[in-house]
Amino acid sequence: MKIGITCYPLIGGSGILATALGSELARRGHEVHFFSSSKPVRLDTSQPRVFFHEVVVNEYSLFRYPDYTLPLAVKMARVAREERLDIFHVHYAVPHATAAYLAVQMLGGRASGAPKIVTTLHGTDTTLLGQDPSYREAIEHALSESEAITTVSESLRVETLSTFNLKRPVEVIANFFIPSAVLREATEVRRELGVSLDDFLVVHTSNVRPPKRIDLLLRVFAAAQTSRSMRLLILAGGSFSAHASLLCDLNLQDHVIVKENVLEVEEYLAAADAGLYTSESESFGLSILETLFHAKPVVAFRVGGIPEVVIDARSGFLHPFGEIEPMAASLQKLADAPALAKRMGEEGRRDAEMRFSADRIVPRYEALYERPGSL
Ligand code: GMT
Repeated sequence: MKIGITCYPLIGGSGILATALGSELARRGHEVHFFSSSKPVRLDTSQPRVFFHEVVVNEYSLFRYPDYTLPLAVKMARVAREERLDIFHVHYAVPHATAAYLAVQMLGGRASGAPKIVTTLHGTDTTLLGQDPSYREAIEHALSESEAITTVSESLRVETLSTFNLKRPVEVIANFFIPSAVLREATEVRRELGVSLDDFLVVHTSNVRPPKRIDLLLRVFAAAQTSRSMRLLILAGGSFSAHASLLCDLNLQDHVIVKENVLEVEEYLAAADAGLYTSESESFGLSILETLFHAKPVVAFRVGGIPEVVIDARSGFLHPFGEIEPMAASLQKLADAPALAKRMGEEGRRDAEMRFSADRIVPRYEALYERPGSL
C-alpha cells in the first residue's frame, strides 16, 4: 500500500512511534510518505520506500500567528494526488486529523478515491486539548471523519469515549518498540558519566514537560537512601533549566546527572539498573517501554496506561500518584537486592517482547488499512 504518515518531528512519543511504524511498514514492502514541519528526529530517509515531505510555513505579515494546518493539508492533498496514496495515517489529532480531512475534501472526498483517514490518538490530544473548548469540537469533527480511530492504551480509549461524542468505535493498538543494537559497553557509558559499576544507576528519560512531574522525580530520588550509592541519570528531551533550582535545594547536584537533547538514549538505558517515572498522566509511556526492553525494572506511579505496560511486582513497582515514600522504598529495595532487580528486568523484557513487539503490533495497523471503508 501507499501510506502517508503525518506526525510531529520532535522528541516526543507520538513522533517516535509514527517514525518507527513508517520504517517498519516500509521494511514490509509498503511505500511510506512522511509529512511534517521538519524531518522527524529518528527518521532515516535512506531506507528504501521511505519519503519525507517537508511542510513549509510562510510567515505572512498579516497573520499574527503562523498557520500550519492549511499548508499541511495542501501538501498532503498534493502528494496523495501525485503518488496515489491509499491511506492518511495521522498521529496526534491536532491539527493532523483536521488537515487530513481538509486534504480529502480538496481531493473530492472519499467517493472520488481520496485516501482513507486513520487517526491515532496519543494522549494529550484527548486528555488536554480534548478538554479545551477551543479545540474539542474540531477534534470531535475530525475523529468523526476518520475511517478508523485508535488509541495507544485501553485507559486512553476510555478517556476518549468519555471526552468526545463519537459514533464510531475506538480501537486500542498499543505502542511497540524495536531496540537497536547498543554499540557502547555499559562500562564505557558509565565511565563517561562518572558512575562506578558499584553505583545503582537509576534512569529517567522524558521531554521533562510539566506532566512528567520532574519535581516528584527529584523528591523521590532524594528520599531514597540506601546502603548502596545511588545516582540518577536524567535524559531530558528539552531544556532542564526550569528544574535546576530544585535540584540544588534538594542538595542533589553530586548525585544527579542531566543530559539534554540526547537522541541515542538506548545505550544509557542499557547501562542503567532501573527506571524511575513520576508522570501525573501518561496514556502509555513509550519511554517506560524502552526501559523495559532494555531489561530494567521500572518504578512509576499507577496513572493512565502505565499499569497496562508495567506489571506491578513483576516488571517493576507501581504506587498511587504522589506517594513519594513508597516509591523511594521501592527504589531502595531494588538497589539493595541486585538479583531481584535483574530478575524483574528480565521479566519485563520478556513481557515487553511478547506484548509490544513490532511483529505483534504492526500487522494490526496493516489490517486496519486494508479493512473496507465505512464512510
Ligand atoms: O506529552 C508527551 O509525553 C508527548 C506525547 C506525544 O504525543 O508525543 O506523548 C504521548 O504519546 C506517547 C506515544 O504514544 C505516549 O507514550 C505518552 O504516554 C503520551 N503522553 C501523555 O499521555 C502525557
